[in-house]
Amino acid sequence: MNLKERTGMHRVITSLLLTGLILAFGAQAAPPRDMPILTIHPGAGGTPHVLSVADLEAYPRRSVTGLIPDVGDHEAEWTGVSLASLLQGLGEPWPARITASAMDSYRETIPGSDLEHYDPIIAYQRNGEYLSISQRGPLVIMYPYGEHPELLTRVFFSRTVWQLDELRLE
Ligand SMILES: Nc1nc2c(c(=O)[nH]1)N[C@H]1C(S)=C(S)[C@@H](COP(=O)(O)O)O[C@H]1N2
Ligand SMILES: [Mo]
Repeated sequence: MNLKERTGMHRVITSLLLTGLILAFGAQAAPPRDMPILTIHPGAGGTPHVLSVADLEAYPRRSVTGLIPDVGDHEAEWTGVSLASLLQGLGEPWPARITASAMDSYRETIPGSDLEHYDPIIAYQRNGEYLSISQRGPLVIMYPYGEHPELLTRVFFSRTVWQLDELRLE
């Protein structure tokens, strides 16, 4: 298998796991913490990292005040791992951009400069609770809207990717 086929395989395996997960636990419950749910594809030639919530929780926690825009969500405390420190921990170089994809096939590009300016997180908890798929979890890219009200714009709303399942580094 070449790299393209291999990364395609990872995506298929992740999708199958998620489908199995919904069948087994329903969309209403948060998935098991040790289930692989996030694939990070490094730039050219790198081996993908496949991570569970438990893997993300091994990194220092960062909390921000924010909300999922346009869906009637209220400001809450979101806790997760800083995207910048996760990539650093995985030994990945600072990306020029990241393409974040979700379980519903939504995708959006996040400039690497956001990591430096706003330190967005991959959140696995909202007000201390793990998120089910129907709550737009289990993983959400969250920006510190409370700390930086200037982020309350369409541009950052669309980078607030919920049901996150893949990051592609460039
Ligand atoms: N997984 C996922 N994340 C997403 C979206 C989406 O459709 N799917 N839409 C983005 C946009 S454009 C906005 S404004 C907010 C709210 O999306 P919605 O209004 O499409 O529900 O979530 C963002 N994150
Ligand atoms: Mo939007």
